[in-house]
Amino acid sequence: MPAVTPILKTHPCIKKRPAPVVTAADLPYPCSLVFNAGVIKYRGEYVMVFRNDYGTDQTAYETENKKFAGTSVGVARSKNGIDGWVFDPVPLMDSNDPAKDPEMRRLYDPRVIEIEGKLYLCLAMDTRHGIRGCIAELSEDLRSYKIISASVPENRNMVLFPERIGGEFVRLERPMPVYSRGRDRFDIWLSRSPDMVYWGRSELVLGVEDVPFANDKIGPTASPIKTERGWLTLIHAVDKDESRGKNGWEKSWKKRYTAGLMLLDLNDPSKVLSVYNEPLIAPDLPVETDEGFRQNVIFPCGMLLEDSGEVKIYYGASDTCVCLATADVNDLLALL
Ligand code: BMA
Repeated sequence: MPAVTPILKTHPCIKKRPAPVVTAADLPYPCSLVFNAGVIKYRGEYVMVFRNDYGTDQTAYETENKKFAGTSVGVARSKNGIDGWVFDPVPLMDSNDPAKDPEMRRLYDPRVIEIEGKLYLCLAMDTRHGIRGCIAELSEDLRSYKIISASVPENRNMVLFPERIGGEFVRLERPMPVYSRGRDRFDIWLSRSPDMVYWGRSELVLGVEDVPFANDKIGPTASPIKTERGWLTLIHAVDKDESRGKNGWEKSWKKRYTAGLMLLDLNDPSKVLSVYNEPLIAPDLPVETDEGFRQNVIFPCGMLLEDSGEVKIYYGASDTCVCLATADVNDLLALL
């Protein structure tokens, strides 16, 4: 299906690479969809941590109702953050790992960050009793991990700020208050921690009603970037229309995912200084609107600031591949 209406456009300051930077065919193990990847610069390389859903394909999904067999999280490295990705031979975590806690179903949507020399991953964790947001500490070689903190359900889309603020670790998160807010009226919250394990002093940052191009829900995407004017923060925003029908492999997919931009106060990031009231990135390339598992979805999980002032934004396209968009940091700040 082509781009859905109302037509939303990517802002001209964003340059999208026309071809994905990672696709399923690149992985050294079974992969149907590779998407929602976080990326950091670590020890002279770009390190990507991505989600992989595996075990079916479009034909089997559509004609035999063959669902995905599992979800894994894997690691790849590149010298330039664009191509030449070298993949670890096995995933870092896998929903079919026989040694995993039977309560846990799967981990996904990884956001990687280095803080004070340690590597952390924020993940969504589906369990038998609800969706939890969790933080894992990673080994230096990214070959092993330990979950050090997990929220109560329903919460996900956690991202960590890259440094302590006022002596505390800080994260953005997206609880899912279905009972009290009605279906999918979800907002962005912030919590603080003295030790990365215990989280509290939670505050609302941005409500879905404050984003004009979202009629459904919003959430954090990637760790914010520190600038002189404030924390440059990307969000995802969802609009839904009941008239949308088949829009990918599923019988029907009615949502569209875009990305927006806001600026948070440097010393108290629960304070929103500015929100850009149009989408920054919308699904408008063929790979985002006409191909893939869930079309009209762009879902960033990684954002980097280069010394040149270039911002690299890594996003899942159609829940199917990893794409890269770039912009100048000053052009982004000019919107806020
Ligand atoms: C969200 C998450 C993401 C996914 C998006 C679009 O709720 O599950 O992993 O990219 O939906 O399907």
